[in-house]
Amino acid sequence: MFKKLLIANRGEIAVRVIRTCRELGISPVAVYSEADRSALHVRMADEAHCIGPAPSRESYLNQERLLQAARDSHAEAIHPGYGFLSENASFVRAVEAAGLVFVGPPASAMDAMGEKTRARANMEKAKVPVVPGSTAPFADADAALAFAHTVGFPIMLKAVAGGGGKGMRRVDTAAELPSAFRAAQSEAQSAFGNGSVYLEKLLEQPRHIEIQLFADAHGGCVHLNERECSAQRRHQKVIEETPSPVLSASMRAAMGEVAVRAARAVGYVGAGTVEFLVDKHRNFYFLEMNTRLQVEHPVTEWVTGLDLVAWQLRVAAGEKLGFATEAPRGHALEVRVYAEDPAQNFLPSPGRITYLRSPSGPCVRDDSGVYAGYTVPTTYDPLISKLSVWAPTRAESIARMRRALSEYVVKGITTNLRYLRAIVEHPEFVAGDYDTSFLPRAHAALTRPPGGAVAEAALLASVVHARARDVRRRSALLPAQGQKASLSPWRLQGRRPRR
Ligand code: MV4
Repeated sequence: MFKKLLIANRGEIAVRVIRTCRELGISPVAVYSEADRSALHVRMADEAHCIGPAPSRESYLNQERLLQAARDSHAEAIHPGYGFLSENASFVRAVEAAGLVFVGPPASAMDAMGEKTRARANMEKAKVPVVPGSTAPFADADAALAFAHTVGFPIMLKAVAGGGGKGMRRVDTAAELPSAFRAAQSEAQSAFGNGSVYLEKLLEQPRHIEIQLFADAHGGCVHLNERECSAQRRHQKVIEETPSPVLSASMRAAMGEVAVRAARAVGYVGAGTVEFLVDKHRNFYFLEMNTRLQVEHPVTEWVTGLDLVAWQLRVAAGEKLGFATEAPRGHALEVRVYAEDPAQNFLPSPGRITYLRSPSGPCVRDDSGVYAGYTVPTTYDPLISKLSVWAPTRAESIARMRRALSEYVVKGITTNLRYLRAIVEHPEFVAGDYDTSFLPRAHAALTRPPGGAVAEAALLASVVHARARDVRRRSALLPAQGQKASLSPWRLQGRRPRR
């Protein structure tokens, strides 16, 4: 096993990797930008190297600075976390050229799954079901229109370089296609520097279900069941669970088998995820493969009992997989806690955390990148933690998540905690019968302030009480007009009325 690992990331995922390093006796090396000098991952690592100014482009995406930090620290391997350079094949090649181990798949597997059209062509060849559509980009809107007629409307235009819904356009009729084509092209060009667009038949209100898999360098490849990720808004997952409330054991096995076939077809090694869209008839189609450890991996860890980061490191060090596919044990839920204001269109709300109480207790896990007194920077994704729970059944898991969310207190910044509490109370979520249209449809109900006459009266009463108390305190502490202070000004210095 490696003695020293450089973690080319920040925030909660850097902290997550550091924790496994400790358990495996590996010395963790952090990197940080100038905006992250006081970040938690920097404090927890054995050493930390500054890799440049705040903008990601100049720090967490700066390959040369990362490799220099690896050389300076004598690290043997680099863990990329998620985001940043985690799915960048040229970085993998640079890491290997520097004589280091990249903790992730080979560059060739990333290339095979990178562009969506190439991935679709590779999957078709491997007999993996893909959404009906094209496997090459179109030269112009006329070519797209001709093809659209062969699959039938409605269709979805997608960016070849896509992901995250950018450059994606729903088209219901032939008349709309030309302008949608140009819009998708220019959006893709500015987002990815690649304006290529292809099309798929549109699936109405699909579910997003993904299969976790693991492959070693000796031909071993197994799946670790699914994660249900249909609760998304603007292509951001908000809550994830496993097992999916809608999958039967036979469908789970069928999807798992297909995912393993997909991974084998591209020579995959390490942790990866195959994303599927599932339609209302329970047909499932390959969407894309994520060639990294995902944000939502903790729910899989809960129901398998495996440490996925530990297995990434073992596989990268050349070990064989030491586990097989098993039926999921119990149920796990994860919510993403963001520094953002759901009432203001999810506007990021960075700033100083003045008070923090994280939930704990039985089968509760909080993967956090912050601490009380920490200032959430404006520069990066405002994810501050991932709260996950385990319980024997889905109903108990929801009850446990409600309990954990009720313990969570963050002051000084606005968070989405109230929004998350509303989701786990929502009848549609509780029923488990939700698809990707759930969060957008339920938006108003999920962001309504806690209502009712009683709540309003309680709020008013608390304001009146606080005001009366402050007035009382001031008159008790401060000298009356023309009188000497009863307390030394030194003792009053810095005092504020308590909350
Ligand atoms: C689709 C689709 C319907 N039909 N493709 C959105 C992000 C991108 N990675 C794929 N996405 C979709 N592709 C076809 N042919 C609907 C979506 C989609 C979606 C998918 C997964 C989770 C949430 C979503 C929200 C809106 C649209």
